[in-house]
Amino acid sequence: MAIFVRYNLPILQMLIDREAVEMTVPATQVQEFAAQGYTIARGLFSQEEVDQLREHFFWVNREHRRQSDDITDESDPLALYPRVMQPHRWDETSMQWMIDPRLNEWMASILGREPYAVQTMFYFKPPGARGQALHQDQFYLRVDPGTCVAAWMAVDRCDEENGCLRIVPGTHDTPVLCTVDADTDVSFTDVTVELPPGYDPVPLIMDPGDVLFFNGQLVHGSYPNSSADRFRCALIGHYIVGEAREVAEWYHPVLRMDGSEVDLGVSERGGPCGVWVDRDGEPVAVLEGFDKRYAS
Ligand SMILES: O=C(O)CCC(=O)C(=O)O
Repeated sequence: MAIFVRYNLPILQMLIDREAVEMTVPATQVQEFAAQGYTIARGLFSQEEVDQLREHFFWVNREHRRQSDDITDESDPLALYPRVMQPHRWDETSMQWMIDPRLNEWMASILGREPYAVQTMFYFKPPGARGQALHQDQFYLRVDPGTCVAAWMAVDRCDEENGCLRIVPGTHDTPVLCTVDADTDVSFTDVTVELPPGYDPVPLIMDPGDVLFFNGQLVHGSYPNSSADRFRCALIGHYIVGEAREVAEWYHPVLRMDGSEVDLGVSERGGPCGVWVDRDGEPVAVLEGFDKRYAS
């Protein structure tokens, strides 16, 4: 079995004794995830662990800044603090966080089996930075069959002022929606989805070490960081439910939660997408649209 290793950065010494970590996921939270597509594990990582991770990623930014979002305008705060994309492919600290037993335990409980790990990202979101327009992760990952799940960990306290994550309750079982152009004055990404009246983004106030788990259909995003001096750092992992056979190319290699590689196919983007129709006075998303964005 191939073990996926390609590290060249120092290993952060995690403070936890992995063997000693006792975990039980409350049944109420397993039910919450099933009913609403998201749940928050409060304080899953300690302040000390989060402080170490924060320091580590600022070091990565100083030493290894990689321009991941093509932001060339130097007046844009994101030009100095671009997202760190897929660091687990070259950084052992990120790898160890991605496959941390606590994340595995939570996902195994809410999904019913261990996930596969496919992505890590660190967002600095400095003061003045744009947010990320509302979207569904499954639009990008194209997991088939099934969907993906995100583990979104607050590294700083996240609130409305510094651009916390917002989720749209009730969207967790909609199909992948057709996309439209986003307003790039407030979003660093350029695609978003349209929602009917009554589907409003709700801010999630989170403290360092809190981890939000949410499924690939749940519409979410964030507004700009309007604070004068507060970063809104977050460490994010993306996973796919363990019976998946395909995922989009960017997410390969696919890893088991012990870091070993698993062989999955490559899924294509595009194709049918969801549009909202009226059914007995209620908005329902049906797969009657076609996403031209990725049509060849
Ligand atoms: O952290 C944010 O502002 C957005 C993150 C997000 O939408 C994602 O990870 O898919």
